[in-house]
Amino acid sequence: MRKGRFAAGLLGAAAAVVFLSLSAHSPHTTAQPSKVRPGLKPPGPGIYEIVQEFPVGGPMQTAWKVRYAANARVGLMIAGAWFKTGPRDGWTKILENVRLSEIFVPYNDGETRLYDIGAAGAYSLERHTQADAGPNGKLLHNGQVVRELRDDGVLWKYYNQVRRAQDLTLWATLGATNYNYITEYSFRCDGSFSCRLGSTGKNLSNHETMGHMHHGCWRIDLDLGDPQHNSAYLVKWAERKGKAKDTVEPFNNGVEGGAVWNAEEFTRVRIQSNQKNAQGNFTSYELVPLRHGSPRHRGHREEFTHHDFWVTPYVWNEQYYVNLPQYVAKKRRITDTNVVLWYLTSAYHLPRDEDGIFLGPNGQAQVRGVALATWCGFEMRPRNLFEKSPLYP
Ligand SMILES: [Cu+2]
Repeated sequence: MRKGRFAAGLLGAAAAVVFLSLSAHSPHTTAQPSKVRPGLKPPGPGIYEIVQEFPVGGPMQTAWKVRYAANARVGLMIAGAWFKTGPRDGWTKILENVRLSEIFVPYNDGETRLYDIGAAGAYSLERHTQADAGPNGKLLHNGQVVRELRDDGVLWKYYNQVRRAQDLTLWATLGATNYNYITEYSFRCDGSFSCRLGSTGKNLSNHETMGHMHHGCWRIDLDLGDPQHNSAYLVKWAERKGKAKDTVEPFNNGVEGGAVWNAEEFTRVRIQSNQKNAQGNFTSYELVPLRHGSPRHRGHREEFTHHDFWVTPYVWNEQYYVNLPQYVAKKRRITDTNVVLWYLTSAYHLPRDEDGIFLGPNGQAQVRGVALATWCGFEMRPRNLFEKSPLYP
């Protein structure tokens, strides 16, 4: 066990939710998880590359090189990312692959369980226009992918000095019948990146007033430096008798498996390489949760929701989130090897009048309107990638 310094985490307050069913219908729209591996495609044709230097307009201080693929099976997937910590530094590999393995949508009735990637199969990658892309956006791939350069507020401020955060953002939209899912990846000038899922469109018919979750089931294949020598750790904070301590312990005792996010521990997962920065410290990335709560579902084959984080060793054909309980039953080692991190991000959608629901005279829902986007996601933050504060004087 090692002691680690504490990096401040962003934490959403757990929201208490109350289920209100106003629907007179008894829905029976049930889909099962996919039996095939969705979206399994080897790298090669169909992979595109973007290099973005920061600050925008120069002179260059840092840069991201990002490869992506966009097709109707995986939606928008990052197929490699490298970061440059300075104008004279080489590219450091950060990511081999990140994508949504599944979007699971369980409704509060316990019957309607939709797998919007694996089993629905009816979705498409939507085309966007300049109205989608906004003033700083560019359309790629006949409009299927939007590339934006975003100003993301203050990154650092000290009296009369300031640094604005700038992001290279790629996003695409999956059309899944009544819902549109926005998959968004943002690569920031300081080496951090975030992945988000936005759920929007229109509420499911006959379920317009029923609470439900949109779970983004992410497969995150970090490759830090030499990918054969990465290790997974769980990082926790605890205060006892007025003094706080940080602990860094091997994830699940160094064996593949799951872990639970604990709000009182600021739980994070650290993927550490065997490479050191110029200060002699190991380079790692930490998954910083941005969450409102932790769902636990008890339906058929829903054990994958019983943990918030999972780590497995890399195996090319282990791609499907729902199969995680079977994968980890092999109890393979997840230290000093090529590891894959899996993470469930949840958006609870309790319909409201703003979703455009009217109740008719017979008590049945009459729907006129839209479901505004609800977002969930996570941030990956570098640790000891730089040997000093990046970007600043
Ligand atoms: Cu919803």
